[in-house]
Amino acid sequence: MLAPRDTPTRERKALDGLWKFQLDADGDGRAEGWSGGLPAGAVEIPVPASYNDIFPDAAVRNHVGEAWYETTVRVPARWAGERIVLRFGSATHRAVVWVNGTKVAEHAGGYTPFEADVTQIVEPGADNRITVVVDNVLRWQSMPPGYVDETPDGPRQRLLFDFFNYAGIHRTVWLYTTPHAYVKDVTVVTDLSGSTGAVHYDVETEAADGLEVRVTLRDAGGAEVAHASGASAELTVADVHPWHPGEGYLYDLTVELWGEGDAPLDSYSLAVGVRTVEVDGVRFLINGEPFHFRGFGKHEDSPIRGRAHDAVFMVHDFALMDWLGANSFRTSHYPYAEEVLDYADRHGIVVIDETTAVGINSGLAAGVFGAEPFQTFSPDTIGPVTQDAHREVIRELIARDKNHPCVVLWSIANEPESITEESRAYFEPLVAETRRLDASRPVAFSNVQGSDPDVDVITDLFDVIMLNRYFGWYVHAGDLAAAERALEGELHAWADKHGKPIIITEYGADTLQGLHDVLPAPWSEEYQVELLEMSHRVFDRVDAVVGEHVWNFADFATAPGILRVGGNKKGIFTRDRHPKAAAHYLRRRWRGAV
Ligand code: GCB
Repeated sequence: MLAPRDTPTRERKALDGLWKFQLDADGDGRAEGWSGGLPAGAVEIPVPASYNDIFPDAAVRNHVGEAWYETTVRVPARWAGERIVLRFGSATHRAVVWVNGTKVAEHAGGYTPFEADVTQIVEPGADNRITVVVDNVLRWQSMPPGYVDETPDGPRQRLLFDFFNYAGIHRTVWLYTTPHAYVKDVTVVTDLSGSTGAVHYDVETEAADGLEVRVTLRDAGGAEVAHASGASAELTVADVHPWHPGEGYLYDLTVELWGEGDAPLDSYSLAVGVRTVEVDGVRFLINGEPFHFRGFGKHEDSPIRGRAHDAVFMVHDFALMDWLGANSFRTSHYPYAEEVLDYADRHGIVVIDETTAVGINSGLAAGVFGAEPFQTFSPDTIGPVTQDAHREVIRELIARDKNHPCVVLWSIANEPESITEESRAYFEPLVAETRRLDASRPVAFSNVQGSDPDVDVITDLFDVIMLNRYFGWYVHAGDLAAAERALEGELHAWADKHGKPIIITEYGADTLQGLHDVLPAPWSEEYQVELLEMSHRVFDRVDAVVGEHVWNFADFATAPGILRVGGNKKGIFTRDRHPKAAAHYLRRRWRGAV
C-alpha cells in the first residue's frame, strides 16, 4: 500500500488539527444518527492524539467502547476531475468512516493504514463533513486479543499485554488525489553483487489499459542511473552505493504512467535503498557483513498525546539513540507510524518490524495481568477467527512496509504460547503466509521467558531466535550471580540446539529515576546498570548472540497494577526522556564514550 505523496500528478492535504469529539458510553451514536452531525455537547480534541489523557477525566481515560470524531474540510476546487482518496494512518482499534453522511470505510486493526475512494462523495470547492467512530474494545477475535468484563460499574477492558490501551486517531489523516489511471502499488526487491546493485520492481496499476509504465532510478544527487519500461523488470545499478546500517543512502525510483501526451498521466516516487539481508548459520548478514543489533524495544508512547505519532518525540528519540550508539530497534508491539520507518530509512537505522500479535499466551496473562485462567488456543479464546485477524495484520504490515530498506526482519508475534501442539498448529500457516508475502526477509517471533529450548516447539519454523529474558528481574531478582549462570546456560542451550542467530529482544529492570543504593538493590539506578553489565558479559561469551535490545528505551504508560508504579519503569530514559544512569553506561558500551 503506497504512502500518499505530493508528486507532479498528485496532491495531498493533511486534516490534522482540532476535530469535534464525543464519547459514546452507551453506544447511542448510530441510532441517534451522529454520522449526520455530532450532538451539541461535543468538545474539541487534537488529531492525531490518543483521547485518553487529554482531559482530566477518568471517564475519558478509562472509556470502553466507541468514541466519535468529526471535522469539516474544504476540498480544493481544482481537485474536480481527480480521483480523491481519504486515508487514515491508523485509528485504534477499529473504525467506521462517513463522508457527508455516507459510509465510506470500515477497518479493524489499530496500527495500519486504511483508505477510501471518496471521489463520488466529496464536493470540490465546498465544505465536506468527515465523521469517524473509533472503538477501543479488544475481544478474543481481535488482534491483539483481549476481553471485556461486564461489571456493576460498567464494562471493564481486560488486557493481555503490558501497555496502556490508548485509543483514538493516532496518525495523520490525509485527503489526496491521484489521476483516474494511476499507479496503485509498487514492490521493490534489491540485490547486490560486488559493486553492482539490482533493483527488481513490480508495478500494479489501475484503469491503465494501453498505458505504458516507465521507471527511472536516480541517485541521491538526482542523476539518472537506470531506467526501464513495463510493469515488472530488473534495473542494474553500476557502482552502486548500498544502503547500510549507519548510512541510509537512498535512490529515488520514479514510476510513471504514459499515454499519448507529452507528460505522464501519473507519477509516483519511492525511496529505494539497495541492500541485502540474509541469515547464514549463526550470523545475521546485511550486505554480506555480520550485523550486531544494538538498541531497544520501544513504544509509541509520550505524555499527554499517548500513542499518537509526534515528529518532536520521533526526532528526539532517534537523536538519543544516536547519542547512545544504538543502531536498531524493534517496533514492539505493533507497527509504528510510516514516518518513523521513513526516518529510519534515511538515517540508516535498522528495524525489526512487529505485528500487533501480543498477548497470545494464557500463562503470561493469568500470571502477570491477573486475567482469569483460560486456555490459549480454543474456539472460545484464540481460535480460527483470531488467527484470521492475525493473518490480516501480517498482510497489512507487509503491504505497508515491504519497500523499507530499514526493515530487515519480520516479528510476527511477541511472547506467544510456544510450547504446545496447538501453538505449532497455529503458527505454521502464519509463518508460511509471511514467507509467501515476502521471501526477501527472515521471519521471527519474540520468545517468552520459560519457553526454553527443552519445551519450545515452534522455533524451528523461524529463521532467527529472538528471546525476551528477565534474569535478574522476574527470575533471580536481586541475585545477579544466579541470574548470570541461568542466562548463560540457557543461551548456550539455544545455540547448541538450533544453530541460528540469537537476538535478545528484551532484558532489563524496572528502575526509579533518583533511587540510589550502595548495594545492587532492585529498582535503583545502580541495579539497572549492574543487570545490563551482567547480561552483556554473558552475551559477549555466546557467539550466536547477534543482538541486544534493552527493554525499554523509555518508561511508558501501562494499566494500573501492583507491579507497575506509574507505568512500566524499565526505560533507560524516563517517559519525558531524562537519562537514568544506565543511559550513560550504554553509551560507554555502544559508543566507547567515557
Ligand atoms: C515482556 C513484554 C513487554 C513487557 C515486559 C515487562 O516480556 O514483552 O511487553 O512490558 O516484559 O516489562 O514486563
